[in-house]
Amino acid sequence: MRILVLGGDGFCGWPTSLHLSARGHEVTVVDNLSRRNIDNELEAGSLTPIQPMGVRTEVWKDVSGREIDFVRIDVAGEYDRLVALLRNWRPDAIVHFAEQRAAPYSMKSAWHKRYTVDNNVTATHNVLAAMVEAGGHPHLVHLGTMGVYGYDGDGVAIPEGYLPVKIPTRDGRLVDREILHPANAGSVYHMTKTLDQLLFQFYAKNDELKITDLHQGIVWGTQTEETRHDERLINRFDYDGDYGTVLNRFLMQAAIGYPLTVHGTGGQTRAFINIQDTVRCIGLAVENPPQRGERVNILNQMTETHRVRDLAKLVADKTGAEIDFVDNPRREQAENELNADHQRFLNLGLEPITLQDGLLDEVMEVARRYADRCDRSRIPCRSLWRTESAVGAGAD
Ligand code: NAD
Ligand code: USQ
Repeated sequence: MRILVLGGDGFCGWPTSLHLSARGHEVTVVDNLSRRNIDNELEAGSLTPIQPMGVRTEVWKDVSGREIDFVRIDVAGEYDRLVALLRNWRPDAIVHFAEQRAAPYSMKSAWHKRYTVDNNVTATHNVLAAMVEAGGHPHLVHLGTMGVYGYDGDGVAIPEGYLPVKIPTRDGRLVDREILHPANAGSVYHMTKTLDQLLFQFYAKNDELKITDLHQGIVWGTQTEETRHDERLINRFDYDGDYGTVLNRFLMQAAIGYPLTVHGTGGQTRAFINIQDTVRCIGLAVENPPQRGERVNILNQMTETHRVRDLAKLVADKTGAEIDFVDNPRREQAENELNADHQRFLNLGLEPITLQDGLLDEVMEVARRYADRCDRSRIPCRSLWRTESAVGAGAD
């Protein structure tokens, strides 16, 4: 297949591009390198020394004999170039990672909120409009988030996208419907993913676009089968307070002797998936498209759920690290249950990697190897969900 990977320079996109290329697909990466610019803005780079795209693709060619092309396009800002690429290259599938993905970054200021909405919603809509304009019926595989369902749950079953409901008519009958699960975003970033869902619903109905939306949990790990081939293929490792995600942060903090930063009571339960499973799931999704005219194909891309304080204890027991219960900078439920269906990928043959599978050690080893690249002042989460002035202005 010819596969366009939008956002293919990022944490999930780069190893996915390698995985798809290794499976024999023809891959072109599109990226505007905005994530590398955000590293500059935040003065916090990847813990691992990621190489420029030119080096990455050259090394991949040397080790695999396969080529990955790279085109620098801003998917949100350069619509005509995107349409031209779709017309000329005629992909069978488009994998869409090209969004600003950090919840804390999206909450830093009004500028960051507006940037995240402008970038993410416009990027997604541009992809959809360009697919219609260029024709050819490629399959769009989008990376969404488990966060669209919200985390207020007391253990109710979260379905894979659609909720069966009974709606009363005026004459007292009950009509069966399947609706998108109500959206319940916890940050401006997560909200953009709930908006993406509505765009997909419309274009699948109106233009019969083939769309798969993957509601992914928190990704942990850094290396995959392909990135391990050569140090210059190494994946990003975000550890800072904006982009670092919880389990990778705990592992990295343990590796450098920094107390584990549990927000609040650590009673937040979240869904997780290892980066190796992420790339496998995307391969499975690409190879199992919906038909034209079908509703959006939604799968929960996660393999297990954990409470934040249990993860901290697991890492502390393993390493002797201290746990620091810090004030929670976010507005989120202190304690929640999470019970999400994730059978569909298992049905497609996914054999999940769990926390027990030894990869925690690999992540810590990577963190130790590059510990001298860490700026400890970038570790605390400083992005607040509400500022004092907003509270004072009666935001309640
Ligand atoms: P990332 O920031 O590392 O990668 C995103 C890539 O997209 C970057 O290389 C960036 O430069 C590029 N990009 C952003 N806006 C663009 C634009 N307008 N035009 C072209 N390129 C653009 O993020 P990631 O962790 O790889 O996440 C990828 C996707 O997966 C995101 O959509 C995210 O919401 C989703 N996701 C990530 C996680 C996770 O834990 N990392 C979990 C669930 C879902
Ligand atoms: N947390 C801590 N300590 C930390 C960092 C985080 O206790 O040092 C807590 C947070 O308060 C939150 C939980 O851990 O309760 C998860 O935070 P996170 O930063 O690991 O994940 P999140 O903000 O939800 O975002 C990440 C990705 C995002 C993706 C999402 C999937 O950055 O792109 O969509 O995971 S999900 O969480 O399933 O919505």
